[in-house]
Amino acid sequence: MSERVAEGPEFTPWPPELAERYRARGYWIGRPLDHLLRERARQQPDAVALIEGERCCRYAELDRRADRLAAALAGRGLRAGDKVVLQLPNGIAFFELFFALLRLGVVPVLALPAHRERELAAFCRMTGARWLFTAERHAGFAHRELAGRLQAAGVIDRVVVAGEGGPHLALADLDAEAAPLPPVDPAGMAVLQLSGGTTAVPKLIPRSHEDYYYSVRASAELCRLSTADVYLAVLPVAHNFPLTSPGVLGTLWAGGTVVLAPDGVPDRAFDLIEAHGVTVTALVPALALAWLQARRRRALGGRLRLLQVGGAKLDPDGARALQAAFAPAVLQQVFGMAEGLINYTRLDDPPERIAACQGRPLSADDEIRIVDEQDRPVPPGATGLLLTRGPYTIRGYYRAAAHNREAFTADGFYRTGDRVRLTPEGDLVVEGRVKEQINRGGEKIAAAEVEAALRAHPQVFDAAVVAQNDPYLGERSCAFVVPREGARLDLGTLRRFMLEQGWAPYKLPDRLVLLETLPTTGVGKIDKNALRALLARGTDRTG
Ligand code: OOB
Repeated sequence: MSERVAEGPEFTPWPPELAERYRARGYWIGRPLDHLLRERARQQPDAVALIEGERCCRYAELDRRADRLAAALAGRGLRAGDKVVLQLPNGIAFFELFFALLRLGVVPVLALPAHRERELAAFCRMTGARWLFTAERHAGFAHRELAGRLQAAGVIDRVVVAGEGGPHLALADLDAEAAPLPPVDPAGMAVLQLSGGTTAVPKLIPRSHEDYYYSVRASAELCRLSTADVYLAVLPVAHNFPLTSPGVLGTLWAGGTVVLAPDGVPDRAFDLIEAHGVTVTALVPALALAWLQARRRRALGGRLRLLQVGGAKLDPDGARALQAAFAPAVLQQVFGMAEGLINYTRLDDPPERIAACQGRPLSADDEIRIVDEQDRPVPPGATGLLLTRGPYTIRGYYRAAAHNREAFTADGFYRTGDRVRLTPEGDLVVEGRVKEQINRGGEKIAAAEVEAALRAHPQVFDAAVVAQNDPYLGERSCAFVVPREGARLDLGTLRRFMLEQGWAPYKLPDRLVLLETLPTTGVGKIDKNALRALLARGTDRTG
């Protein structure tokens, strides 16, 4: 597998005949994504768009602020086609910038607040981004200082801080008379999303204005969002699920109100649900189970009508328990991916159907194939690998030509790496995964990336990382490490090493097993199945 950086096109378009079909069917409407805000600001300028703590921002205000910010950024040299890194926690600042950048045609890499030097530097290297938009502090971490280090190291030129800027530009100081901007191409890139990844070098996902806009509209319609809805965002809004499925953007498109919370701590979230009349929210299964515990010890008033759970597998028993605890709210399972395809259970599906599957595709033009290792269709109902293409699923990763030849079929289907089966009713059930990834409570970790990080330790000879089942997170990461002769290694040492090397904390291994050699397959590749079997048997030496 090639790990060369930055080769191949930024964006792989859909074939003309499919693009034509998606336009003819009204999926792609030839508008840039920020159009959703423009329209709502015109229709209902005084309605509240965003709430963050005590602050609230009306549609007209958000629209005006985005225009003025765009003008200020243009004045400082940002131009259509430029890439920047946007790393902000849930807050109004995120969306001021998001819409300003969309209007400029500047493409943000949507970094997660958990990302550190390593990830941010990789995004810059891959895209040529020279600007970083970040927070002063968040969740106890000094993002502004990190930005200063990246600047001193020459990784970035410009830092914009939401909060006290210190030596850097403060977001609040970026303000200029709104000026007309050149039109943005709706077929062009709107954002770069992050792939959960399977490779040592992360892959970026170019989403076009019109494909992203379609998935937002269709998702909002499927969830019947309206001006009466209040969406609570507790997952990091850079992620595709709370951003677009239907998430914050779907709620704004529908003219509702979004409440932005810094995290999903149950008591705080429950207070927000009651105080703001929240109707819809989205959780990963690990968080949903924490909410379930909390719900058993406290009442929950308010008007929650839709509880979405996705990002990792929710088992049927957990689903039934959530249905009972949060009734009359409807549970919705969401099986999506930043590359595109989103599957939803429908609001009026019977509760048992909702509990037993991960939904079905959003669009009538989402094409699904379930195949064996040779790309041959499996018999109906059998488990196989999920391939998909459609009006909002990418045709290629950003500048990754070699990887794209493996990640997509010749006729443009994306290889999701998920093992699924189709029920007679047409629902998908996720049965597992073939991609070398750990899904740690919805946070995706590429095994290869962590292996490379561990091998960089002077006392590590070799390393392999696999997922281990975890009752709370679903999965956690286990590192099998072969130490060099005479080395003494423990989990704490390796975790500290990765932190010092600037990796996101969620990527640190949860568990370490020391081995003298790694098992290999007949062709000499590391035998991860043997490692998983070792974990299942519990015959390892360390705990
Ligand atoms: C969402 O997006 P990503 O890009 O962080 O992760 C995608 C992968 C899927 O390929 C699958 O392996 C896993 O996450 N996944 C699920 C799941 N939802 C996602 N596995 C089992 N059950 C589910 N319900 O995670 C994402 C994007 C948009 C909406 C929702 C989730």
